[in-house]
Amino acid sequence: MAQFPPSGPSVPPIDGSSVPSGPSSSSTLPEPPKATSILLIGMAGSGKSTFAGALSRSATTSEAVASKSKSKDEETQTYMVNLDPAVLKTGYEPNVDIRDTVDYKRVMEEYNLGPNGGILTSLNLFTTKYDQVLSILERRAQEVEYIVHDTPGQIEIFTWSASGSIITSALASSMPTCVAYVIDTPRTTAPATFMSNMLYACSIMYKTRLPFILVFNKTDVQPSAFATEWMSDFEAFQAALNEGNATEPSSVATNRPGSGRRRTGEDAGYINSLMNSMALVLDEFYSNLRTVSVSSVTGEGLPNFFKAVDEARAEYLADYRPELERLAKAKAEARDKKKKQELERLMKDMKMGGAAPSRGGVGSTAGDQEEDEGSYGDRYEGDGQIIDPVSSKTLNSEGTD
Ligand SMILES: Nc1nc2c(ncn2[C@@H]2O[C@H](COP(=O)(O)OP(=O)(O)OP(=O)(O)O)[C@@H](O)[C@H]2O)c(=O)[nH]1
Ligand SMILES: [Mg+2]
Repeated sequence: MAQFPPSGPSVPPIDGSSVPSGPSSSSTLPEPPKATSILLIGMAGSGKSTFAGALSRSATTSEAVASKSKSKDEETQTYMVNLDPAVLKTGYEPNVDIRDTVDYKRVMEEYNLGPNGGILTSLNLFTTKYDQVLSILERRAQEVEYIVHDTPGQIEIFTWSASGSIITSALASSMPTCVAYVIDTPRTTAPATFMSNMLYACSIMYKTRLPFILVFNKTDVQPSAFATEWMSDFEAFQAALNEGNATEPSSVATNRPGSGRRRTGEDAGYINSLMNSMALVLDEFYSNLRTVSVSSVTGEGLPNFFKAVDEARAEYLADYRPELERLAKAKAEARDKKKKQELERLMKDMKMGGAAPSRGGVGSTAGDQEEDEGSYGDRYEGDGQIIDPVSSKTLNSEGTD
């Protein structure tokens, strides 16, 4: 499936510094691991955590997954990461849990923050230790099929914060990664709500540039046929708009008689024309999108979701990875060039001084120091453990406490 936006290759939202460099000057990245990482993002209450729970339960039994595995009895095929510090019950057993590392309520108290600031600061604190989490995930990625990340309900906290970007780009640099944007289908039946959800999804896709799956959730309550129709047929969306109030559930979507409350005059004209223009803009976005309809409660549609993830993985390998490869190659070449220059300078100094310079001696230059700092600076120098500030529990290499 083609990447959107279609102009040019997909450029990862990272600079060369976040690309893992190989041990030597080799420019090729390590083999991609077995696992595909899935970032669940969506509006508050759209069902991300319930969907994550459904994925963790069904991935072990799904035919698609079982056929790829050596045996059905193998240990779990999903590795669950909870990034929501404020959740009380996740509905699944997280293997890595932000709540083991950061106490959200204490963060609110200590930094004098409200709920959203507390979640954001907790996520920032957790991100300072994300390199440890990533090394655990990288090890697990050789064994499991999927690594599912459940994100906080306040969508902008993950999608527009520095920590969200760091986590996303670090993950995408390490393994095939895709975004699953979860939509609360019953709450999207009004044309205006549908449109704002689509705009949000579009902006996240633009920002991450990762393979994208639109997940219409809660289809046991409200089938998603209306949404797929609105996405594929511009006139159908227009008909829903013309039918009445753009902010009220459309009878086209719900199959119930309309509310009869029509906007009149300039107001309706303005909203309808704005919606029409936006629908036209989003046409390109829709045509490049993978869409699946699921119910996290009944499990319906989950096999289709796994198929979509497989497609997204193929897209990552075809579009995103070559760009990572190019960045890694450029980084390795720059490093080799710098080493060569340093060596030439050293040889010149030796010829002039007649002796091999010691560290910080004759041959030591500002360039040397930069090189040293650079090579050590890439490594984590902390205490090496993720620590729960309350109980001082530490995450072991299994990612559990
Ligand atoms: N009927 C139905 N209800 C669902 C489905 N998925 C989730 N829900 C319900 O939707 C509500 C919110 O679900 P959560 O999984 O907590 O949603 P969330 O997106 O993780 O919420 P936040 O993390 O707070 O943003 C819960 O009451 C769920 O039981 C579904 O497929 N069908
Ligand atoms: Mg949740």
